[in-house]
Amino acid sequence: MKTELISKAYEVAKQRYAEYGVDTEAVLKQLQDFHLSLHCWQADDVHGFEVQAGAMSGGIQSTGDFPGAARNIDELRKDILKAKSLIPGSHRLNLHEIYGDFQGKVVDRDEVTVDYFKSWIEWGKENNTLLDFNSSSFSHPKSGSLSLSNPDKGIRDFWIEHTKRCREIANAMGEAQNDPCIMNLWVHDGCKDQSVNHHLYRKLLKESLDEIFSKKQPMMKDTIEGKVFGIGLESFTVGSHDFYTGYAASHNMMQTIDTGHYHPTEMPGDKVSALLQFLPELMLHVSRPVRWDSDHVTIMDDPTQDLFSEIVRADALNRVHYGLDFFDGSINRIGAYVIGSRSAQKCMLRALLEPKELISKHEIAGEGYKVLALIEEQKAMPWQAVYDEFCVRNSVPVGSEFMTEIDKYVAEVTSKR
Ligand code: RNT
Ligand code: ZN
Repeated sequence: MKTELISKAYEVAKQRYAEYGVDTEAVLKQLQDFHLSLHCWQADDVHGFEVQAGAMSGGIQSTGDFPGAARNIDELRKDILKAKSLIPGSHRLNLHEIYGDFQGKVVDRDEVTVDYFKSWIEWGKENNTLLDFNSSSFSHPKSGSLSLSNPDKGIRDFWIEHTKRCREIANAMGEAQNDPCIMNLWVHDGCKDQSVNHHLYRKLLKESLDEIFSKKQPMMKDTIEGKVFGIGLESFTVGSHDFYTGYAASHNMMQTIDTGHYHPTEMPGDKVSALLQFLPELMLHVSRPVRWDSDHVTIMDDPTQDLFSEIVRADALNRVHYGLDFFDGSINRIGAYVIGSRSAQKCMLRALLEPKELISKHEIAGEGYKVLALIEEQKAMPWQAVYDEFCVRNSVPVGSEFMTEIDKYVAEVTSKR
């Protein structure tokens, strides 16, 4: 009965969109081809599996102590698969170095090798999941407030070594999966208070990056992520947005746009058409800042919709990699994955359903009111019927029905942790 209703609603939606020249079947195909890279760190509040793990540091913070967080690699894998089973489509997994399979061994960051990621590579193959990767400079005794830009050569070299090794690992993942692994480089480097050495730190960071990227790694792609500030590092960030845009543009590299890393009224979506004039590709960290870079779960808010609309309007679907980056420890963590991922997909769907050609024709003809009218009309179009149909075709729960599955998983699995 319900499936019948969904397909009826879809047929109506299909016709309504056709009136605007939009082919919903073609859009459904595009949505099937839209792959998120699920961040492994929502499952355990960014702890990772290092035997020697200490307190969280590096300007990021996960708040909340909702029960049921993954405590080890098996639990995390299980949780990720559960979340993936409730998200339509096929999606990648984004790993941080601290999530290696260390088998109870103390492995310092400058000692890590692909051996500790062999089981992840196997897991990826078995579960049809392509992997992405991140170096981890935070939550370590040598993190301090400066890593790759530290004036102490010993500390700088330690992190250079770590990052080089991470690129080797990413490259091995890319080779094994026959698809380039995207490696994100974010370092927290900054100052809590006044400093007269901004230029020095940036010069050191640039030199460290030059050394790190000097080796070609053909099966991975590097991307660099800046931000405004971190907790405890409020006054200055070495790797700011401008710093990395300059670096990426002059090295023909990818840059990461984390939607929580800009000033509160700045629209990250507006960066897409600017950066893509100069950079080959972009990586996203879709997140949700609430007053600061709080990494709340992604929802269908205006900045997220604008971001996806700008990608589609720029005809840049294949020049963007779609990572997520939120970590909320105050609610069910699998629910967080499912809501955040489905919301990102819905924003992408709405972007794909926009009759861009039609609106653009009016815009070029100077008919401003028609542009506004059509953009407003789209907001109440039956896009949800198209998303429901997408869920049905992908055999995942429609609408809020995924809550039943999560409740079951809580009862059977996470409540026993
Ligand atoms: C921090 C950055 C970074 C991290 C993850 C864990 O502000 O957004 O991407 O969130 O690497
Ligand atoms: Zn990020």
